[in-house]
Amino acid sequence: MILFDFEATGLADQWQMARGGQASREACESGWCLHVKPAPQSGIGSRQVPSDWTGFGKLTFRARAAADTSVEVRVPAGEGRAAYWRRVDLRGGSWQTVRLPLGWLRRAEGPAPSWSTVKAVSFTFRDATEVWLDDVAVSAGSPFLSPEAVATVTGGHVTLGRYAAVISAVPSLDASALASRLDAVAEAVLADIPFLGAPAAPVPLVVFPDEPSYRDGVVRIGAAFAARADSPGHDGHTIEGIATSSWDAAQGFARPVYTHEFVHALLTATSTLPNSGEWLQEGLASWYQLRFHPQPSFADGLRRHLDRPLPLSRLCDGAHVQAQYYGETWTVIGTMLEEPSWTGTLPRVFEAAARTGSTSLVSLGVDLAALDRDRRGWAARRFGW
Ligand SMILES: [Ca+2]
Repeated sequence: MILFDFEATGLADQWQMARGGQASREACESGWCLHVKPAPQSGIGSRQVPSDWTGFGKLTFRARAAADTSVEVRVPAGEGRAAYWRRVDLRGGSWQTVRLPLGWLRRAEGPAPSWSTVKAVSFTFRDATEVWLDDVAVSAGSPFLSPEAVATVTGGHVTLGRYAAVISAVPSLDASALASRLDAVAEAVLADIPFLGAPAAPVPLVVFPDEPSYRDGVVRIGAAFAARADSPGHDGHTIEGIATSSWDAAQGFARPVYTHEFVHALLTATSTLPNSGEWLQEGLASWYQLRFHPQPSFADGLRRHLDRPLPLSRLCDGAHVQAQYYGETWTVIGTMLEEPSWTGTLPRVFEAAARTGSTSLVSLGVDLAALDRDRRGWAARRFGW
């Protein structure tokens, strides 16, 4: 489906420049096209596109640049700044056709985007070189990354569960058993938080054969999104909704980090929650990790933490939480899932995060003194303190 071919007049009704630069319709080799003379970091955005892209798999356009350059192709989708995007390198000179599988677009920072609420297509220009664009189109398919597509980058074969997809080349990994366990995790999450809804595509967990291939694999996944990913520092990492970790024969398929990262990937697939290591993502990942992999020493460690806790105004301010405080985020999640006076708070946090990109309980105006009192009471009853 062609979205814009620039054959009809009325360009200003359909496209608008931002942050400087000029744009005009121009006669090109095959009819009319869009000629942009950008200022550095300026952009041009469309006004009207179909909002539901869940039936589309690719965004294509033709482009010509006067010199080698990079453009950011953005698909604003959802609230505020929520968008999918990808950097595209254009060679200077002749016309070229750019084909972007939607599954390999990145999620912009801030509120997470959704393919069912697309608002526009836009191009942001890095340099002041001239660019011509034509035939901006979408084609039928799915915008959700398939496990098979992930496997083309990571290696390994795909074992499908009902919700989970395990991608691995490790012969001694019982991938069916792991997929079943992750399905049970997904069922627990969806039962506790029913407004999430089921994922539109299987949620991938990649189990690399060893630590070096895991670290290298995360960088390669980043490169597939045209992004420079840092080699991960922890034993599991979720990037663009793809959970990753490595094989450890001593722990087998029931390794706790697999559950932890799978919850992050599941939340990315089923909500507009950002994945920035804040209290809600880490608290939920910890909650289900401990539920499926109980740790006998956890209660004692938590009790020591709660004697001198990180204040909730800092723990739940929406910023990144260090791993040493994950147990404290676990108490907030437990209270919000199990204490009747707090069960209405979780939907409010998800709703605010979709609007603002932040899970801050401070911004939400939650009574943190009451929450602190109640989580201590909840933990004391749970552990018989
Ligand atoms: Ca045209």
